[in-house]
Amino acid sequence: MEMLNAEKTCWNCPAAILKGNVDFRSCGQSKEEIKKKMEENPDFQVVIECARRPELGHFEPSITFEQCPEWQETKYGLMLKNMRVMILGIDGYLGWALALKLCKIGCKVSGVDNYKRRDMVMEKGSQTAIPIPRMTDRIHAAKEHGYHINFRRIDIRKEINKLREFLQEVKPEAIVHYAEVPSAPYSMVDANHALDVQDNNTLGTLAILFAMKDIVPESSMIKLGTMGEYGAPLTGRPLFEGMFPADAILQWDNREWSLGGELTPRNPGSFYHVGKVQDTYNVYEACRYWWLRSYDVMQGVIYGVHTDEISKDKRLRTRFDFDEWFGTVINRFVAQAVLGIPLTIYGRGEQIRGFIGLDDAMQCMVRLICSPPEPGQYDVVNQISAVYRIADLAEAVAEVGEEFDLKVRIKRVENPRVEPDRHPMEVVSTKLEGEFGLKAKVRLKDEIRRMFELLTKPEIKKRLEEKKHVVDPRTRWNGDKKEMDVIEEYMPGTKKFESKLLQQIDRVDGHGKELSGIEEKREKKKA
Ligand code: USQ
Repeated sequence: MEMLNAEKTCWNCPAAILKGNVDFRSCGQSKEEIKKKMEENPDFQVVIECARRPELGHFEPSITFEQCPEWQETKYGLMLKNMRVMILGIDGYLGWALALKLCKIGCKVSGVDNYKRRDMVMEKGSQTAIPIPRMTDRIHAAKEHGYHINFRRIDIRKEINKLREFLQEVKPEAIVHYAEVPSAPYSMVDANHALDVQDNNTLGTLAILFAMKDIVPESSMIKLGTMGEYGAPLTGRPLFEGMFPADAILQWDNREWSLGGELTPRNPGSFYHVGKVQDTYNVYEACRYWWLRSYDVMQGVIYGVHTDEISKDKRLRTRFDFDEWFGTVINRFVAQAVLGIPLTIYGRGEQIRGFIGLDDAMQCMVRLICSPPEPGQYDVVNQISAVYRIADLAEAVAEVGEEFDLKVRIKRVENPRVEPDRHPMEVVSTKLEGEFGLKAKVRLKDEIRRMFELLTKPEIKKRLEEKKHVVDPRTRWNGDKKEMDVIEEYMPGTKKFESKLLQQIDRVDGHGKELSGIEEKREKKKA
């Protein structure tokens, strides 16, 4: 098996403790800077000590992962033996699924949560369609499968000292930061909600960065950002992975400048997304000032219910939200189809977004954890597996719904958000595959099928029915609270769109392409 991180060295390893006072100011450039200094001055030396192998004494950071007995093969690349990974927000949709996956491959998993997600969903009068046990019961069930999780109830924003103590105790070698409110509409409800989201997310992240600097500066932070930080530029400018590529040029007034390496412009579309952009800058600066290291993950819209670990046992399942605030679009469409209510397309439905299935997103995270950045390195990955138009997704859900004898209808409603609903979109997303070896596997329609299988189970359908009234959107970006006017209602397969998808990323053989020109394909099928 090819181990893409085999040639990385102590330089990237969280067990390497740098010795001496080295001044590094340039983000992501540290290794080059130091090499240069070493060439210029033979007396200049960087030495480390290994936290895992103290018997080695002081040495140069040059042992490769492949040479080091502390790194062992996994299907995701070489990984530190019993790597200590802390998940902030371990009780959430993603946190829980990742915790089990990491346990399975031998990591020592610890986690923190304040149950804010449970509280917010309850506050909005909704519930997760897939029931999830209390944390103590979840942990107990996981233990029966051999998955050991060291959990602490902590609010990272309000109980920073508790977090510091836990960090001190666990000394995580990687920290996954999922502990943020994940909803654009929730942040647009009113002033209190906007304040709460930005306070919790942005200040919480800042607090963790300071704690990392003081307690675990060698650990890497794998931070969940969002593709929505970039917005959808109407010029069609590609959405690069965080920074402009080396050959990007700014031309103005008959002059030229290189843009290579600069952060690309952000254009967030809600107060939630604005908070994520602020996080980006906070993390970036922390890497520059304190030599922390981070992968900032610009994740596309996530969907699905399956990973091998969470599907093993009812008690290990992860949550599934479908209300207007916490449900993401594909998950909502499936829930609407099961409920027999029309799928709600906002506006024209020609919005294009990057998407990724739950299991593929988890794979990405594991691969990033395995290959830590080097000290001072801030890097961004665009984590998507395909690009779809919203209206095409409604068609796909309807098509799979037919297999379950569901007659699905679609309605276009006024768009409660302020977002272009017809626009070009070119996403650049090459690092996960090229540098980290991602092999995306989740096929859209297969995952939709799995969702139907689960959501049509009587006990889950009943939970959907109980909260049917929180599905249709009422939260408008202009602050009004009222139902959206219906623009039109139509049957799947009867609508043509003016826009064409300009670019398709398709990581899972044909799974993106199966949706391009979906209406033409249906017409052919009918004929
Ligand atoms: N949409 C509909 N109908 C619906 C729900 C949504 O047409 O019933 C449309 C929205 O207008 C939007 C798109 O679908 O254009 C995606 O909406 P979403 O609610 O699924 O996702 P979004 O608000 O963009 O946020 C979600 C997560 C967030 C994450 C983001 C990734 O909640 O945490 O940051 O996906 S991204 O969108 O790439 O920014």
